[in-house]
Amino acid sequence: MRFYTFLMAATLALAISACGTNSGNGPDLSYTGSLAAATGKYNITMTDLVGPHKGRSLVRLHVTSVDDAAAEPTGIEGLDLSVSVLMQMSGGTNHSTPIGGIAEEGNGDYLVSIYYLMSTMMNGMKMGDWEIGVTVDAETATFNPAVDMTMDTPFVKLQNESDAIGDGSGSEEKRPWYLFNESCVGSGDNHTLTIFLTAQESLQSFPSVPTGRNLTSANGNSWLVESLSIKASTDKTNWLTMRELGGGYYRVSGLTGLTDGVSGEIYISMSVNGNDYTTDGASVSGENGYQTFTVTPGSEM
Ligand SMILES: [Cu+2]
Repeated sequence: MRFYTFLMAATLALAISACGTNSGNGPDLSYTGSLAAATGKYNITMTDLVGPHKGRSLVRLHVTSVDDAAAEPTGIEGLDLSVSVLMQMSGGTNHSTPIGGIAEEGNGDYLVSIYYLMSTMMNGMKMGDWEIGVTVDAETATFNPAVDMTMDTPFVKLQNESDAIGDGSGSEEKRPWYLFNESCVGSGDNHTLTIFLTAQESLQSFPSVPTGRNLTSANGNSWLVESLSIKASTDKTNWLTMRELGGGYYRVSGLTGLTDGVSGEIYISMSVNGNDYTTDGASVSGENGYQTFTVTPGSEM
């Protein structure tokens, strides 16, 4: 696990809908990487391995018994944890964010990737408060991390105007598909990009999208993601097809023209069931046919 540098960028203006202005109490902004909370039975420590920042962040949850009085309590293995994430928006509609699977690491450690759609503060303005709920045996411990901004592009969005979601009240919007920069590593002319793909179902539901995922359209019908083609390029001429890893992860190697530690650009295009997705949802016409990741290879997202 590489260290990464917290970088604040005042130029990132990406935001999902319903952002408001500052109000109320915030999280502890002096937070330095580890938070503790308890359920009735368990003490849980949440340690940041990557982030927390907008885009892919990674935490380790360490679980011990509240009855364990040892100086170093024994980690508890084999628990069935579930994690939920909510942003209490300042003056807007609350929403969740995508998360990856939970991986048990032994000794009471559990790893979870959280893909934040929004930072806690943006341009000095409070966006809202993030709440992470960790539930074990029907009891929940709650954490309130302060989520930073990033210099690199944390995620990009693609859409197609024939793929809409509804809120049940009759209003529709183009479904946002979010592609998160999971990592970009390598050397010279052989960099490897991994992305995590999610599709919004509602403000509370952002499932990962492997092929075979069922999604719900605005009229309530279910449809199947039968085929996905995600391509990456560093020159907009040579497009490499990303291979599916499972769980919504896609990867491509052999990207040229990137240098470790130097900011570069990777272009991404996507089609779903043969339909091209674009930055504005309209038919492909010039530059709307791909999204752009600004990446600094070698740094963890
Ligand atoms: Cu928000």
